[in-house]
Amino acid sequence: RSALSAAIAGASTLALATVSLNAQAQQTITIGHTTSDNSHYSVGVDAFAEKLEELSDGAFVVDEQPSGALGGERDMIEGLQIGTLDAVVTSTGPLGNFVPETYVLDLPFLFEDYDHARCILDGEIGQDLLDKVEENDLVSLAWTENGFRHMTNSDRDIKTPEDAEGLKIRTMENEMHMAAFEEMDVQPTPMAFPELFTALQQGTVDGQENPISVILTSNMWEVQDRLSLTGHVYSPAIMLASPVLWDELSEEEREWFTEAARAGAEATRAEVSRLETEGVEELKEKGMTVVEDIDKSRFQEAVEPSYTTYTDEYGSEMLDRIRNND
Ligand code: EAX
Repeated sequence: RSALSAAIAGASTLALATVSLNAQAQQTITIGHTTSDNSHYSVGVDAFAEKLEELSDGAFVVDEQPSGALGGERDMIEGLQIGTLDAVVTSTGPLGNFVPETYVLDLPFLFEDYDHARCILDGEIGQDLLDKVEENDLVSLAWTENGFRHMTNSDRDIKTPEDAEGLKIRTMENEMHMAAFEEMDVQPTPMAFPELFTALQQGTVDGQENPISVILTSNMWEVQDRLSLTGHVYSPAIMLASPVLWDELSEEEREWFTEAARAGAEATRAEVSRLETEGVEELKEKGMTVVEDIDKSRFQEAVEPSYTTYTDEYGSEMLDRIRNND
């Protein structure tokens, strides 16, 4: 009996020691993004957190900083490089400023649909682009998703590029997007996302363009009356980590992060797909007029010259690879 109780006492001391070791070793990972805490990104961060905690047995916990609390996407990417935050979910909007090879993904009407985009990003091309990101003082964990972008404004039912002429439209800080909007004769006004709601409210810009999930969860419907389902460009998103964090991690821990990021991306994509139809209905209920009969071929024609803008600057290799899917 005494041997048994000694064994029990020993085991519980051991258990206590393990608990306190775990508590001591627990590390909080701060992740920022610009969208709200009920967005597609947030759904992905939750799945990431759950997976990472599970794989690491609680050694890593996640502190989500949504709604641009840590700044706009460009600011946050810079933050990763200097180590002021650990990870970010960002659209590719500002990414080309750091990794020009990713600009190809921001060309209008490049991807036919979600399956096409996801297939390219999950394949060799997507992996090669993730590797390019790694060469730029950033760590790429996984491609995730923002979604096809649609235009909103309060002035007109936009069905053709001509309908949009002269409108001041906020764009992301992305050369390719700006070139495309210039071809449509709208006035592109680049701006960081956290400034957008107020800019729409105050009329600094007439409209903006974003995926359904963002329009819905960032309450754009409060300040914009009309949604045109232009789907003019697919907006990839990426989960990035700080090289400062990465340097401290073991190989095994790095694998946990990558696996958790993939789980996050999967959850985000599922939410984007869900909202692509259900979100439009919700936006109608919230009072938006939804314009569905878009003359896509007119839009496509109008933005065609932005492809030359791209190839003149960056060559056609990546574009050809995407078009041939090799
Ligand atoms: O990534 O800036 C944008 O319009 C983005 O779509 C938003 O920040 C989510």
